[in-house]
Amino acid sequence: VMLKDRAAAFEAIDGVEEGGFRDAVLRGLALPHKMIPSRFFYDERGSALFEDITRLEAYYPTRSEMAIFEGHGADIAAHLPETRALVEFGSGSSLKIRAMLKAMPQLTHYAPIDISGEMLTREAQALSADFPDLEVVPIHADFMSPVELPKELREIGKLAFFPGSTIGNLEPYEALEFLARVRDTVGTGGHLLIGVDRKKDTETLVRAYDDPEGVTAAFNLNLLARANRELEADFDLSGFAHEARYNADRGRIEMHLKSLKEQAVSIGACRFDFTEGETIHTENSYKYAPDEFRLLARAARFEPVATWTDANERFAVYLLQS
Ligand code: AVJ
Repeated sequence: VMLKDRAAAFEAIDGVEEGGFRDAVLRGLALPHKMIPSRFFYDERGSALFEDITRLEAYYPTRSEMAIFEGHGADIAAHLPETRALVEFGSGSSLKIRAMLKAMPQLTHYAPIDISGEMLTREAQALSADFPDLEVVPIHADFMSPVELPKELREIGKLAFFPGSTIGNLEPYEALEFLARVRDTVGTGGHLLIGVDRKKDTETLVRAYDDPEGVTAAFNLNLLARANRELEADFDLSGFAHEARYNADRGRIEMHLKSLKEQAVSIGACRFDFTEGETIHTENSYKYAPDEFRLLARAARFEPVATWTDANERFAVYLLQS
């Protein structure tokens, strides 16, 4: 593809990336239990805040998962002698990818899939420079929909890579559908290496999503600030508070924005009333015990090959075979 055409294609989809926020907010706030989908956290400010979260002492997932990739990279690679292509679902986890690429010299292709053209281009360029023997094949797509791989990847052994416990943002039935689609993408004999946060004591979980420094609070409240910036909304940010709860029945952390008073908010011509204590549900982060996750994997017709965990047994990385 010529660079000019590719840039035009990116621009077309980039418009779609930004679009959707207004509809999602207007629809979500009209529901009896107000909500805004968590994928809208990641504007420029939100992405920077998420980076900050990953470095917090209280937020153990990133550090724990990184320790697994660094400590067990050779062991993971030893299970995958036939694998030639690493297909990353959602790029932007540069440090984790680098750890895997270093551990797997048998790889010939790296194919990051991302909906953000900007992220994709940035990561592809940086990795090409550092791994000159690796063919980098960026795929500009929404990995939540079926993804068609380019021809050069069809006949070679594929490992899908989905770190960060991003699967925790999905409802379990959606997680199952997602796994089944990944299985279609890697084909028979292909693999998936996936990082998933584990169930643990409520205190540790809640602290990770309500850190003492208040970075996660700022991350959550940025959703309202973003609505003010992009949708002409008039949210009073001091009228809402960040809340993180562990819903033990459902096995998930929930993030909410709680209205501290009775108030009305305007978004363009629409008006939304809040009672004191009413919340906007902004994120679910499902946690899976290893037995639960392996059951889910089997339901998607993946066979669990191996499981790795960190020294504190907080996080897990699963190798599944199609
Ligand atoms: C990006 C889904 C892995 O659920 O832990 C971190 C997002 N939200 N702190 C998570 C998040 C608040 C994160 N994931």
